[in-house]
Amino acid sequence: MDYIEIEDLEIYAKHGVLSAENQLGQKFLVSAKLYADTAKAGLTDCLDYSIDYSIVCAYITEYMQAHTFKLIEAAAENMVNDLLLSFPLIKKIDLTIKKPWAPIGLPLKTVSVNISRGWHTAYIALGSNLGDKESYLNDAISAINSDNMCMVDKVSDFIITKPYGDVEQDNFLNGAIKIQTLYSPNMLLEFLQKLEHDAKRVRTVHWGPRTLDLDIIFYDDMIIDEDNLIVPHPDMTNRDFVLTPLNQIAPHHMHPIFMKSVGELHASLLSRN
Ligand code: A4P
Ligand code: MG
Repeated sequence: MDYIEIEDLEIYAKHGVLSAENQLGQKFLVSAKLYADTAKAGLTDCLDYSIDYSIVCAYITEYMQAHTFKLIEAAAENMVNDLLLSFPLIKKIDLTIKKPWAPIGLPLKTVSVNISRGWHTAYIALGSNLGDKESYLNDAISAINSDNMCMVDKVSDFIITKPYGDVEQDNFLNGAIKIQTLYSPNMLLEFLQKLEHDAKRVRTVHWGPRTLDLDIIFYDDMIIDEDNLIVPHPDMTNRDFVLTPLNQIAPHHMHPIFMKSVGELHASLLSRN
């Protein structure tokens, strides 16, 4: 992807673990690679379609001076989030903060932290089979969209489905959404579990009735196999209630393990049933 690069912007600020650093301050050098599509700005020669780097430099300077963090890791993490939220054209940022005067009593050229953060695309399956099912799904979508780390891009129709699995229970209402998020996969899972909890979901029976179930189906093209998180969702290819709404909003999205599109997976499930 195209990028605009700012190198070694010099800022006098007060970050540091030592109280002397917080009082006296010192020099920091900030570099940022701002990933964005610059083609339209290039073709039209119009700044409205690009990122005004003078505004970004002023923003970084002001941010670094308005806050006092102990760690440059914290300065980088917080500032990069603010930049991504304030400049919608920026899709990803590689940020470096250098501390050339780090007071360690030894000669060093510089010490620095480098981080890379950006917007990610995730697909989430929603389900409810207790209470006012439609409200649970709509409230969850609104809560996701109002969180400043997420933006809902697409929402499928909601469909009524027969319960899958061995537990005898009421029909489900299911749907799927596409979102952009600044959360890492684990942070996204934590956020979705909080929404499930807020919907007063009590986990009693595995695969049993629930007011709200939010599963991460895809997160970019990542393959994750951890104790508490498996992505793509391991049973998605057998679940009509996941594939039907997903096929409505993302028929061409590729499953990163099977290398088949959602449309192909859906057609193959229908032919098996
Ligand atoms: N977990 C691992 N990977 C993921 C992921 N990709 N997304 C872990 C979300 N969570 C993931 O889930 C158990 C644990 O899965 C979580 O702690 C998380 O760390 P849970 O939601 O707490 O428990 P559960 O829902 O009882 O079990 P499970 O296996 O998640 O059930 P499912 O897969 O959610 O299926 N029939 C119809 N028609 N429609 C439905 O929506 N849903 C289910 C539940 C059964 N039958 C259904 C439907
Ligand atoms: Mg679940």
